[in-house]
Amino acid sequence: MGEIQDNQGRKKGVVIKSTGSWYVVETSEGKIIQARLAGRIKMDDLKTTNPLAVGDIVYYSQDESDTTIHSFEPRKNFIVRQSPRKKHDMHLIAANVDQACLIITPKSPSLKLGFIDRFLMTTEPRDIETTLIVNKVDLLNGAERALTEEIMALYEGLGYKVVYTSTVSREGLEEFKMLLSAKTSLISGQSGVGKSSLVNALQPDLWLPTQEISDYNGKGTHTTTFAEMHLLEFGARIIDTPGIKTLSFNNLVVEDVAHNFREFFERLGDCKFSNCLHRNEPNCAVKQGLIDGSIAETRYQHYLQICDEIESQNYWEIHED
Ligand SMILES: Nc1nc2c(ncn2[C@@H]2O[C@H](COP(=O)(O)OP(=O)(O)OP(=O)(O)O)[C@@H](O)[C@H]2O)c(=O)[nH]1
Ligand SMILES: [Mg+2]
Ligand SMILES: [Zn+2]
Repeated sequence: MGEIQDNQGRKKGVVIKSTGSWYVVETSEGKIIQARLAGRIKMDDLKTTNPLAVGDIVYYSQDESDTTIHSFEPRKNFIVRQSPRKKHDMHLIAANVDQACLIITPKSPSLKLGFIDRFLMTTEPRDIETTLIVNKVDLLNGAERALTEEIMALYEGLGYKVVYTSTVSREGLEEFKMLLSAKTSLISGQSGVGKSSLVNALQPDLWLPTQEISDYNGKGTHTTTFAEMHLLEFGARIIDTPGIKTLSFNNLVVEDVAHNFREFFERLGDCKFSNCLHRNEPNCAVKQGLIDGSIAETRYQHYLQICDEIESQNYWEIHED
């Protein structure tokens, strides 16, 4: 395939890594080049700390000394997250993905169920299909495995695919590979769950850095520090990302949360009020679901927690002077 150009003769590529000041771009011929952003580039309305992310399709020009990105294509979708340091800033994580894989582990580090529900708040609003990858299953005894499967059945019931994996026993690696095949996938999850190890297990010569077991303390350190897209031999594009520490939602309002707990949204039509937030409203189908057991108590509790957090953040904003 030759170079693809826009009507101003600029060449097309995809951002595979961004360090803040530099972008690593894969050209349409498969070459890897470093580029800077032109001083003036037309941005969209999205207010983010970084203008471009891994996965963005860009148009660039080259002279003897520099490669300059001038524009980018409208995004099919994107994933943003509230910056952990500045709560008013949104950070663009990735663009134009086909799916997300949330890597979780029942042990080492242990899983907080609320984290899954929080993560889904970053993919559900953009209809990005999410698969839950339960890694390190080699560490589980029979009873722990049964308990894990029982917990995950909740998510399967909601329509999320669940895959059990281990880079040690190699369980589930073929299934994981098939899931990734011919797609661009975001690989996300807390630090130390084995995101980079899983990708290495599919293609060992990639040599992504992973945490040494001797260094492992379960928190504080991130082995992967920048999101980066890798093209795997079997025809998959994966975006390995740094571990997520916290997920907050300054960018959402309570209605967004209600709309993106998919089983709540499904029932909204049966609530008495069309704008029901499923809290104190009468004749609420979600609260009825809690009573008859068709809605999980844990999901509802996490929903209330996220709503409370958003409201208290807004409260402080209104009362700040
Ligand atoms: N027992 C066991 N250990 C695993 C498995 N997968 C990964 N590990 C170990 O878990 C630790 C963390 O793995 P990484 O691949 O660095 O984790 P990560 O999610 O990429 O971490 P960050 O880059 O910091 O976000 C390493 O010591 C791996 O060897 C697994 O399936 N079973
Ligand atoms: Mg990593
Ligand atoms: Zn309701």
